[in-house]
Amino acid sequence: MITTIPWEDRPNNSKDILWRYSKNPIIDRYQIPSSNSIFNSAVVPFEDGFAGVFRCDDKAVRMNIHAGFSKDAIHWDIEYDPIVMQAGNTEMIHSDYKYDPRVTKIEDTYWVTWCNGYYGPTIGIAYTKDFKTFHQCENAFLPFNRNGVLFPEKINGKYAMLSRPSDNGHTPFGDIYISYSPDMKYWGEHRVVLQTPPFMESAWQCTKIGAGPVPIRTKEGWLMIYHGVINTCNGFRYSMGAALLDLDNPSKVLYKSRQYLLGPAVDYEMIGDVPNVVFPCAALHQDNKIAIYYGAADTCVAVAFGYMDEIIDFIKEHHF
Ligand code: BMA
Repeated sequence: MITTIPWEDRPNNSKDILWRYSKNPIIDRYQIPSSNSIFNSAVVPFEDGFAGVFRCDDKAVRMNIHAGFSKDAIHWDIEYDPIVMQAGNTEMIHSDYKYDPRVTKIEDTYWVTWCNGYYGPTIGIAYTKDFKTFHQCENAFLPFNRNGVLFPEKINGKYAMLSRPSDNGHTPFGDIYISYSPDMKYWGEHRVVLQTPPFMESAWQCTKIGAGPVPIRTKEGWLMIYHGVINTCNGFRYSMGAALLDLDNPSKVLYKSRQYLLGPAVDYEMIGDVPNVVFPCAALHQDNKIAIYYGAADTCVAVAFGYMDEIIDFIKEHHF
């Protein structure tokens, strides 16, 4: 089975490492009848097309996740009703809300991680084989935590997850950690991966950082695309950056970039329910091409394209 990822060549007048899809946003805030906004969502190749898990806040602005399907990964049919979980590797886990899903295929199973409301935000985990039946497992961590992202393969025999310990609110701090599990139930061996740099060194990511799409194995290391935040006099501004992690020990950062790859700069990123947010949650890649899916202004979903070798060269060139 060969599915072709969405693609559009770099515009002739652009020298940017990442360029936006000309028909962005690909998912409108009102795409399903109940929604106030659809953003920060994850997509993967599935059967002869693609499947995804979408963050849909309803018109009561309750946060939940919905399954969706697409033939081309641009036009999406999103289920009108939220995912209903079955019990997975434990009893049913309480969930006040669900947001910011990621989806990772490991062997023949799709694992969904999200920010789960369990007396405060922490990392929920569920698995599915068909995007119809989902089994919810133990939360990975105690509250408070966000941005849980699984690696696509076991590392040294264990599942590995990036996460960002946080607080119960809009968290004015935050570094990326890694944790390991033998069974997707018990998590430990927590190690720091990447910390926020000082303002004077790289201001766009000096307030907090959090992992985005599933890390991608390259011969140069794990390509980790993440969001970085600066606190401005108008509030947080979220941009997208990238780093390379050691393949055998991903807590070791090989290269990280002083400059962001994509910052909020066009209308749908600067105007919305939360202005100035570019929030990557998924990437499709094929050969050297990558299509990065990101939430824009906490309102809609957009896509940016790039070449992986150019992203890696960019990270190395701007390493600090
Ligand atoms: C974070 C999360 C994200 C959101 C971002 C910007 O704390 O709530 O879902 O995109 O803030 O509002």
